Amino acid sequence: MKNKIILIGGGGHCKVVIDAIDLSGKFDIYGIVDPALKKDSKVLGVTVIGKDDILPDIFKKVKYAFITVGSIGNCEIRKKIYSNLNKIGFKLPVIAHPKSVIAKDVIANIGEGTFIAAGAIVNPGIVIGKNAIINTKASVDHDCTIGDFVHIAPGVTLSGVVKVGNETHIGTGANIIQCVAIGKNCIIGAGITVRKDMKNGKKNIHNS
Ligand code: JB2
Repeated sequence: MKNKIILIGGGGHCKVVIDAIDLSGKFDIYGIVDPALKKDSKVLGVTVIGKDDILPDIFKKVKYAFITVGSIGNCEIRKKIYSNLNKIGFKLPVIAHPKSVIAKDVIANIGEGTFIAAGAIVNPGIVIGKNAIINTKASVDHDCTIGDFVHIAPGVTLSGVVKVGNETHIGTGANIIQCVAIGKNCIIGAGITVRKDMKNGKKNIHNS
């Protein structure tokens, strides 16, 4: 029998994760909690069963949870949910779409609650933190290091040996040249090419 899993947040990102879980066949999705959605409404056929306050009760029956809030540009919601799930005792698996490519040596080096979407390529020597999102068709070359809660948006390319600090967001289609080190809490805009290191908290949202 498959383990059951509860999903936290029922918006756009949740749909992408539901599809990956269904196709991977690894979990039975028990339901979604979301404070803004109507109880008993459905997201891709999965029922919204209530708000986060029911999670301690759900934990009596369901031991796995996954954060399906993407929260672009701000990790605070995901961090808050992560800490609540940990406190309750839920296990957060790594979920990877079956059509992502993940190097064999990396599988043991991906933090709990991380999502790897369809078409993403994760090459050897990479280390990924907890609750990171490697989104659709992102390409991460060898020996990169990706921190906790990082969002690598669709179509991003990281060349080899790039470092990305915790909680940094890299916008759709951005390119990071090899060996560049990006600090914590940085924001890189869509389509930007980053050729130089970025210090913690820096924004790079205009190509110049
Ligand atoms: O504390 C919370 C909470 N805060 C927001 N607990 C729970 N259980 N749910 C929460 N939410 C819910 O997350 C909101 O009520 C909303 O239904 C959902 C966020 O949906 P939205 O479609 O606005 O964004 P998203 O985070 O699913 O997706 C964003 O990030 C992805 C990575 C979008 O920008 C996507 O386009 C992007 N691919």
